[in-house]
Amino acid sequence: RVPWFPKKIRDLDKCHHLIAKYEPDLDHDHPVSLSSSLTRTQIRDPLPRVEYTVQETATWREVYRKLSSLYPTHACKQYLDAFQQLEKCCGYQEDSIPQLQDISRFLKERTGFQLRPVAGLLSPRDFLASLAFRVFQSTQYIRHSSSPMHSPEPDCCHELLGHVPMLADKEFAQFSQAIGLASLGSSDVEIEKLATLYWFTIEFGLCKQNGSIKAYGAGLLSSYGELVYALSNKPEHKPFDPELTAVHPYQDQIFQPVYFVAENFEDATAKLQKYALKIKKPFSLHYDPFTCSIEVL
Ligand code: H2B
Ligand code: FE
Repeated sequence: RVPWFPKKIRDLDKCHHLIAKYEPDLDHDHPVSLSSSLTRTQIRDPLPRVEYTVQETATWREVYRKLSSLYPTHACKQYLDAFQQLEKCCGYQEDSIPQLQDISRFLKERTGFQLRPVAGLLSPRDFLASLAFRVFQSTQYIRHSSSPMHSPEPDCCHELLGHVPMLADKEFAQFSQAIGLASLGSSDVEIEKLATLYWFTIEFGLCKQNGSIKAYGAGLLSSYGELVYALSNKPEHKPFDPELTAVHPYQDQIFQPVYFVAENFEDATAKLQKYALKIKKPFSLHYDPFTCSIEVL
């Protein structure tokens, strides 16, 4: 039996399965603070504008300052180009937290990606499925002010500083959508492998650039310590190869011992698409960019 999967953007309303251990309502030690003006119902509305508190903005400022000092030497050029544009057109600055609504409009014009607000960590299947439609499910709250440089789960610092700039790059956008398309209707075992690929690329990926190695993964670009470490000579750097990368064990508590380095995004996408063709499905899928829906053939 083929697992259910969304065929059109509207179906993503059913891709909302949160991973329970991070359910804010159930966990008193929940590591993020939901802004006072941001209730659970508002999160379900389409891209509500949020008024962040002074304390939340102070957390953002600290993270923004610290990380943006590293980008010129550590981030890939696609990231730097987009970051500059986000500062120019999208309110990226240390004194206020940019709004998902503005960012989503910005991305839509560049790569067709759009943001959707989400209340926490989603299941890998639901999260990956949305990428097939160039939809990125983004948290909107910010980490707790007691630990500005660390968050155990995604928050707006991670999404806006880690993911968003890369989603403004056409080739990276295509790579992201390719992982999403590969996930549709795949078995749990295949989803696990695609989630691992996602981890070592979109979250912790490195790429070659003019003879040196730079970061493009969001988990790196939103973590000062790991960004410095990843580009040092301490960890191992291996070439990105989907067959090997997909089954490589990964760490979510400590820095990665191994990072995978892509030649460039075009090459990474070609390799990923070749990998995806080997995933057994009783049909083939085609994404129609005019209707933003999946045709099952
Ligand atoms: N959910 C949310 N809200 N944000 C993410 O970045 C995310 C997720 N990443 N669920 C997914 C899981 C990723 O770790 C892979 C696909 O498992
Ligand atoms: Fe992420």
